Amino acid sequence: MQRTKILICSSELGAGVRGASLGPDAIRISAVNNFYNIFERLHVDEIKVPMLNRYSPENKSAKYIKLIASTHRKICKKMCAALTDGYSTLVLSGDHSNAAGFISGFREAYPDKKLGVIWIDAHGDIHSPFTSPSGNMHGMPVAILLGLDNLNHRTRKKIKADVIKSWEKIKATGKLKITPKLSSDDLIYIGIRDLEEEEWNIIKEQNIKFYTPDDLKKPGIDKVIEEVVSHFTSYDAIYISFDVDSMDPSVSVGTGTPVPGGLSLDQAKKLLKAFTNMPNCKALEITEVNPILDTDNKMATAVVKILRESVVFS
Ligand SMILES: [Mn+2]
Repeated sequence: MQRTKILICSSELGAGVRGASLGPDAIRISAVNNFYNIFERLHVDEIKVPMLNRYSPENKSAKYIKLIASTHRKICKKMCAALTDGYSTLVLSGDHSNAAGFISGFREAYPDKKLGVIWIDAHGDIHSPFTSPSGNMHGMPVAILLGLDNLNHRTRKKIKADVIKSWEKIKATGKLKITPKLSSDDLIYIGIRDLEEEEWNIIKEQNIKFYTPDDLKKPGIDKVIEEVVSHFTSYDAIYISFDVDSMDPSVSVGTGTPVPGGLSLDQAKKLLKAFTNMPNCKALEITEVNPILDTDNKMATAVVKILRESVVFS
């Protein structure tokens, strides 16, 4: 990735477990310990967000949605500015809800271009306040980006009027108020394996392309890479969102929602190497590292290993 800027947003408001806000720092510390100097070499910018001192979400269906919506507005501005200045971006994020803010900035910078997103994750993250069993917003960024309310899959009856208002607002983050930011053809999932039934139904209904960890075994990772790259070759810009829980818990200990049967370290490296090598790749996001759940900072160290061995930042 050329002329890369590191953008950090530590917000963990969207997660159900506390600690992901320490993820970007855990990566920085592991980088220092392992003599990996991207934090010295590259420009670094941080989006400051309020810290949570008391766990008391104002509603159950989309916890902290107002604070998250205002965080997205800040993220969107910084991301848009970095891209407009000609940077590629390495995004280090607390929880995965922030991705919707970053991709809003991606859309804001290129309002009329063809933008593609590769979502590498154990989860579908396509819930809305109407379907989410937990109300944790790190399970909703894909629905925000695709502008999906999931009303015909609704499992939650009562939603507060101000939550619906904030949901409408968060989908339209950015000065241009574009929504949806992406169409279902613009997104491909890799690694998904732990989704609610409604999510699988929504993905099938929307005809979103996806590859499970089994698909990486057969037809095999090379075939998957080939298909994804060819799908996005004609796109103007690509954003890769890498949730570390896409990897197997044998690699991914320090993350809030680990799921067995995930990618190996080598598979993750191979995927990121191929995708960041695409000339139209403009952003790589790393998210959901939670050192509180970890020992010896293993998760962040795995991330540093992946970045060092598979991505060239200049
Ligand atoms: Mn995720």
